[in-house]
Amino acid sequence: MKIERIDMRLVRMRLKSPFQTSFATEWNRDCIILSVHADGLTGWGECVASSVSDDVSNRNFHLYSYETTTTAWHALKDFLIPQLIDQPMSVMRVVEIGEQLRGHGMARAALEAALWDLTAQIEGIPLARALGGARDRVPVGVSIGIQPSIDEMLKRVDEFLAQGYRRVKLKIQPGSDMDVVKRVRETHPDLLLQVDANSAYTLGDAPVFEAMDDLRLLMIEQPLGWDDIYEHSKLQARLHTPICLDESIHSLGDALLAIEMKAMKVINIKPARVSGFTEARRIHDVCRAHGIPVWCGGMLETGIGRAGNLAVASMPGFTLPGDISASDRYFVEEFIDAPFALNPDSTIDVPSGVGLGVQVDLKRLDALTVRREAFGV
Ligand code: OSB
Ligand code: MG
Repeated sequence: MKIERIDMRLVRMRLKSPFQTSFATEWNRDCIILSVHADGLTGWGECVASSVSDDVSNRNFHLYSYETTTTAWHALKDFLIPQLIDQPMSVMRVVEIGEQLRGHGMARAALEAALWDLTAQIEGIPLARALGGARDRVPVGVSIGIQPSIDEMLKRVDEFLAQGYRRVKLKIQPGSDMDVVKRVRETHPDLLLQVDANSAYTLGDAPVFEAMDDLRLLMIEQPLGWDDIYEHSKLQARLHTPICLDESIHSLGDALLAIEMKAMKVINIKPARVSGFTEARRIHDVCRAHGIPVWCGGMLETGIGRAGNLAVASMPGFTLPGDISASDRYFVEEFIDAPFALNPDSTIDVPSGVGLGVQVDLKRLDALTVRREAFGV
């Protein structure tokens, strides 16, 4: 079965409320949506690379990683897609081409997702099963951005608890850390609570985290440098609270190094950050063998990326709640049918349809598309 055509779209999703991390405030979520067409079937993939705001008054060049929608468009258009058009459809081939390209993991992950979707559709099974997933619903939590005040944060936490979320992650940064986390902990003594610094601190800030060590946090996510492993190992040695690495883990090799150096006790696996489902599964397998719990992070995905994350999170080593919230937590308008909803036990169902199991409403997707290019016939 040959790949006949690939459509690439830049899609602009409007967030219900701005999402503030230590590195940026996002008002819109731009993403690249790929559809790969072969033999009458369509496979979908989402690229979660960041976009630089085109509102000049709001220029913010601090991104989650070095990948942007522009670099991903370039990698896909000029390197990856031309090697696939008219070629046999194969996940392994995308992995190989991606490894030759080096880097550009989010661009590669989008393409790989679309081919996994097609592969599972051909086999007539859900993606979760193709990946070796073992559950039909996965525990989830919510990631709450930095708020203007402690009271606002307490209010946001209450809103999400009322919706049924049982695990909460607070974004922190210098000046908005210990005071707010302590108040949330005092207000909710039994809440599953964790924090995410998105690389906003240095090793010199270790006392901030030592002070948090008594707050019974599930973990402290990515406190130090965005690609650091060494200094995290120094910080982890000073804390009981597990450090969780997010930004620093791009590959199985990074995970092995972090395990060897005892730089963390938990890994946040984002398929997009590690170049796709194949590498995500490899990292999962190795962490499982080492007794390192993992969970599935999020990048404010649309329904397409969310479906893939749910399939990944159904693998048996994903024992901690994921940053996979219900669709209504994110966007003013979603373009998949049957958006994801939260179950009363703070879980979300893993899609049970074949492939990714999402139904894309092309009319709504078109309305949200700001740029488009087609490759092949
Ligand atoms: O660090 O986990 C992160 C969103 C964008 C970029 C980085 C991160 C996040 C989140 C949101 O925490 C998780 C979600 O998709 O709900
Ligand atoms: Mg994170």
